[in-house]
Amino acid sequence: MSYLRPLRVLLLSTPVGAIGSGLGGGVELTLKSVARSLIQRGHSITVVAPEGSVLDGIPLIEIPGELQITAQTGGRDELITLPKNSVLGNMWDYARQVQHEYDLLFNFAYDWLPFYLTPFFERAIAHLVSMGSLSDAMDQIIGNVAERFPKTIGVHSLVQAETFQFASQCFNIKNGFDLSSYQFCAAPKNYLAWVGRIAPEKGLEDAVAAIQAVGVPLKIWGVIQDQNYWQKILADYPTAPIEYAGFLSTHELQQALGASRALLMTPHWVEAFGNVAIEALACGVPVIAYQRGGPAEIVRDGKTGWLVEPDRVDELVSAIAKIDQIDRTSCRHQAETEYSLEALSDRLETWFANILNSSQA
Ligand code: HBI
Repeated sequence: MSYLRPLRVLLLSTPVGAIGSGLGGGVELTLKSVARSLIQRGHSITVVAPEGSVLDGIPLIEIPGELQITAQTGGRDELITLPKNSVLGNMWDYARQVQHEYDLLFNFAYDWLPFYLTPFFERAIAHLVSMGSLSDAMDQIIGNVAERFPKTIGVHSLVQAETFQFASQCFNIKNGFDLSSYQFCAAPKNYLAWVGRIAPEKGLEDAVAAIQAVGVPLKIWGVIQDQNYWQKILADYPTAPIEYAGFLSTHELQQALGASRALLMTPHWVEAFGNVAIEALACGVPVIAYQRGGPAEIVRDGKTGWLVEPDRVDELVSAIAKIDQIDRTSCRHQAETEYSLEALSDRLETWFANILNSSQA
């Protein structure tokens, strides 16, 4: 644990949606965990976010303006765009005005503007990059900051950092959760779980193909983002024992997920982290995951789940057959030692100390 004097930190949220709208995806959960873990550690936190945001009990400044479009919909040569009356521009104009009331600014936006503005600010800015490399323009501007302000780029996994040229400059904060929201379940029911946006990059069809072979029921939770993709899975696997169980709140999800025998993670893309893997472990649920992306850095093969050769459905099947070899208490234990708010704040304080020491140099 690194000792750090109490800091005043200004957290600037993602501009793609108000907090609580679900539009901000994993960043919403991450921002709340970061805020709670730092407050628990004695730091004072203020959050700046688009108007309409909801944050129970944490000081919040709501900023008006038009939302930013999501970065992951474009290609490598995607242009940098800003709408009129941009909420991103308005958030960072506010930050410029109040920066001297804080010791450190903390950016959650995966957007060009906050990185470009960094040299114009007198206060140091910690940038948490929430996804892997998406476009040349974003890679370039983040790389500029990594070069000129060493140690200020945060990531969620080493494999995510590796998608950038400046991987060695990144600080891995992993992630952390309020584990008191997750109850340990020792005696699961006879079903497997799959959780996530139902879209091609998440590889749900592989999990369904494995279930068809194994015959254990699969419950599926998450938003159906791509209806055609979902309908094709139903058509291709008409006899697979699967049930779509909707999109649940964290409280409801952890109860249903916790009663499963294992979580299947079958990503076809490089997941930067994989929050749902931690949510499963926190409930004592072993994780069977492709050896790809963030989940491959989370699952302890043979101890808290099984890592499988990517895209090998036959290997998923043999891992499912071995799931009872995993001790469910080891899963909860790993969440408590590596992914609690306490563990997250240790990593955040080390990161901040690195930044503040080098920025004063
Ligand atoms: N797109 N432009 C933009 N800015 C963000 O901050 C952003 C995004 N897309 C997705 C996203 N953030 C989060 O949902 C993920 O980082 C989890």
